[in-house]
Amino acid sequence: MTKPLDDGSAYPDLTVGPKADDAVGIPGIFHSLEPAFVKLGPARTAKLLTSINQKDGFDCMSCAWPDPDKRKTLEFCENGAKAVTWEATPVTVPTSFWGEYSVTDLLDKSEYWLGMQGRLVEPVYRPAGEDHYHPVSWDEAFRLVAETLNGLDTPDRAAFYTSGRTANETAFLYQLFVRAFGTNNLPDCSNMCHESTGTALTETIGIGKSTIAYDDFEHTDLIIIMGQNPGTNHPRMLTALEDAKRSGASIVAVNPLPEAGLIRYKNPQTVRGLVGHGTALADQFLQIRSGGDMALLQAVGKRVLEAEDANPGTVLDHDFLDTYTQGLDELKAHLAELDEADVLTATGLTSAEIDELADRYIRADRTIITWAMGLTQQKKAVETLRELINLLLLRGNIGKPGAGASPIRGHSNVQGDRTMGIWEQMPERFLDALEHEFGFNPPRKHGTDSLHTIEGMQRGDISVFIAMGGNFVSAISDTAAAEAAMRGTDLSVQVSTKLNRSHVVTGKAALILPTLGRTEVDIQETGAQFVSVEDSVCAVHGSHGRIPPVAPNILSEIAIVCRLARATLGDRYGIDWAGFEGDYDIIREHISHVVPGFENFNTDVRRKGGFVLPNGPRDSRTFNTATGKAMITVNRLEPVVRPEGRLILQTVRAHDQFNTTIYSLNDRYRGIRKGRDVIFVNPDDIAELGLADGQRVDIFSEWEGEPDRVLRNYRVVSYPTAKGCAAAYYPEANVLVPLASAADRSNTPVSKAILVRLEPVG
Ligand SMILES: Nc1nc2c(c(=O)[nH]1)N[C@H]1C(S)=C(S)[C@@H](COP(=O)(O)OP(=O)(O)OC[C@H]3O[C@@H](n4cnc5c(=O)[nH]c(N)nc54)[C@H](O)[C@@H]3O)O[C@H]1N2
Ligand SMILES: Nc1nc2c(c(=O)[nH]1)N[C@H]1C(S)=C(S)[C@@H](COP(=O)(O)OP(=O)(O)OC[C@H]3O[C@@H](n4cnc5c(=O)[nH]c(N)nc54)[C@H](O)[C@@H]3O)O[C@H]1N2
Ligand SMILES: [Mo]
Repeated sequence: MTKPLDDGSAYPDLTVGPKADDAVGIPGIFHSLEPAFVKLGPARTAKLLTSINQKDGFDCMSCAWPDPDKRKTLEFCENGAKAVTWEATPVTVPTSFWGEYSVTDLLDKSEYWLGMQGRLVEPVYRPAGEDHYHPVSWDEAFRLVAETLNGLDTPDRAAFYTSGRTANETAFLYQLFVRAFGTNNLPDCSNMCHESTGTALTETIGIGKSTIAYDDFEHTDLIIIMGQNPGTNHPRMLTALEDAKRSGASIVAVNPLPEAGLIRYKNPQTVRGLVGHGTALADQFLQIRSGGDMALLQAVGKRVLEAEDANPGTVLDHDFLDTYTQGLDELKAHLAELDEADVLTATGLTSAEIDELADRYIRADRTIITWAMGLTQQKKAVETLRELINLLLLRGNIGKPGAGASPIRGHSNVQGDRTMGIWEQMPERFLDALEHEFGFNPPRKHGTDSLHTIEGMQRGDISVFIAMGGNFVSAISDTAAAEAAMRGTDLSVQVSTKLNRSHVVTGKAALILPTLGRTEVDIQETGAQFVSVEDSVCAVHGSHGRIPPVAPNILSEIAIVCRLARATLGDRYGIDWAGFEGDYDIIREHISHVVPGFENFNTDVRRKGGFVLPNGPRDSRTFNTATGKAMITVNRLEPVVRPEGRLILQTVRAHDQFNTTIYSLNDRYRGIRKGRDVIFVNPDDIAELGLADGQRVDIFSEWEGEPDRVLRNYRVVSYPTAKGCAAAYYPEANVLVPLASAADRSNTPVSKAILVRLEPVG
């Protein structure tokens, strides 16, 4: 993606220094304010930073971490400040840009460069056969899309992608438009993210969401953080962890990498954080091998059962198990067979380490387990998460204060988008409610998810791609295959705030539709509007833009959906698109009739702090599964096998990026500056492979029956990752993830376990 320079390196100024052991602290607050002041000026900065995550402000778009009821004056983190600054920059892409750069020119530019060009401010069109975009009117843009959509022989030839920043109201209208058009082809970023969570939790506990509330962190004894890097990706979680520790909780981190924020935290908003050593967070750090989590969970489960056998009636929560669950005997029989040697190989841990975790778990009355991509983007992700639920169920850790299962979401409204119907396989009851409200019968056949959309394009079955935000070609696996597939489509349309790779690798014809960001005031016919989002713990609240739009001609996402729908559907089914655009309360009124938990949406969302959605497991130990019980499951252990001379590569986020958006080329906590072409490798592996720290290598990924994929000229960085496991940055490393490599059943790309071989350059 980034063109190598003549000296052979894409980043000639790359430096590698020592890794940090603690997160945030003084550098954190300094880093968070600096870029904002440079680009925005002090007045705009102050307005923005005092509105983030406040009850009358806007929801920070950097992650889906929930807000505490008692807000601080500055309720944001370093990376939230970066996200807000990136969006609210006054720099815009000038009209002359489109004449100056052809699409071919832009193909050589990095994601970093593209994002730095500023905000998109006018709709532009690239006709088939031409190499330049040129400005078009909004009306012409909508006419072009409508004409193409209406010319398809079946609506299933179009796919409508959503990135998880889309607000509830937008998401609801978008799926309404897509289903009224006639397809369920609604792939979204969640397919690449927490889909495995949704699959596992829905079948075991009846809801694919967190079973905790924010306050549960204050009332817990033990927090186990698995496959998650909160110091970078959910920095405000560190404050909650610090508070939990002060109330007596202990923390265990399970990760192949000793991530800075997991080890120690200096809270920039407290005196201790500013001047002291901060708080040591993890009481126990388990440096697990990639994909070893299921083995660890089973081994802990087995120890729990053995402790119960040794002291009957003291370890398991029998009342809970008897009343609310099914499947305990099968689990007992299964875990009795678990071979400790297999566990040690799969996890890379010692029996003593596992004993210690089991002991902590047995001693804790209330345990929360949180997780993110280290668990979901694995081949056996769904089974691993089912096992995680097993462990919680054994001691009744669901549906009591201070305990629960807590997937930590990525995009700030990815959870809400699903609640609003962005899913290629929404359940019948949702489609029935839609039918009842709008008087048309939505299609019932399941649509395509993200990977199936690429495959549909490859086969020629999908010829139109429309994206509400995001950067699909860069985010999905197998970059070369994905890009070729996208180029084969007839039309691609991106609704975006800023340029990225998906504007450059397009269908034969392409449109870019610029939209307002969440920070900006959104004025419609009935005055200033607001939208709403749902966070990781199912709390819904309003988000009010606070700064003037960066340019006059930009439409809100809702206006874009409404006008696209009118252009495409006319007055089919008598849906009042113009009314929706003029007054977002009307959209919320419809949502209140269709989506459970939103019955008093317009009133509830206006309460300071919003409202919390009902949640069976959390509120009343109600499990809406096939049996009406929480399901204890049996999962076959199939750990990742590493052949001789190979490494298991995971793709991670640097500290200065938001997914495919690169804020800077630095990754401070891991000691990387001014470059991204690095692969982190354990020093013992470097020696065993006959390589040297600092050496340049080509990374080959191997997939049976297919030619090797390659990422060239990466610098080996000696790093204390688990033995046999390596790490490189997403999205560049996506070229290495085979399209066929997906988690069983959830079909999430396996971005955390890629089998690779390193070969010295030259
Ligand atoms: N600043 C910032 N914030 C973000 C994002 C961002 O890019 N930047 N992205 C947002 C999004 S969409 C998401 S989904 C989240 C992502 O949040 P995270 O999931 O924290 O993000 P990753 O960088 O993918 O980190 C995965 C973590 O899992 C660990 N891991 C890898 N493999 C394994 C394994 O086999 N077992 C275990 N136990 N651990 C493993 C890695 O070492 C790493 O610490 O963050 C959200 N917030
Ligand atoms: N190898 C590998 N691949 C991965 C992952 C991984 O860990 N490793 N992680 C996966 C995960 S968890 C996710 S969630 C996906 C992310 O996939 P996406 O959600 O598709 O990607 P993003 O990079 O978040 O999208 C950024 C773009 O969104 C647009 N944007 C920003 N704000 C707005 C807005 O307010 N409105 C609109 N309309 N557009 C906006 C901008 O143009 C920006 O360039 O990637 C997945 N891919
Ligand atoms: Mo994500």
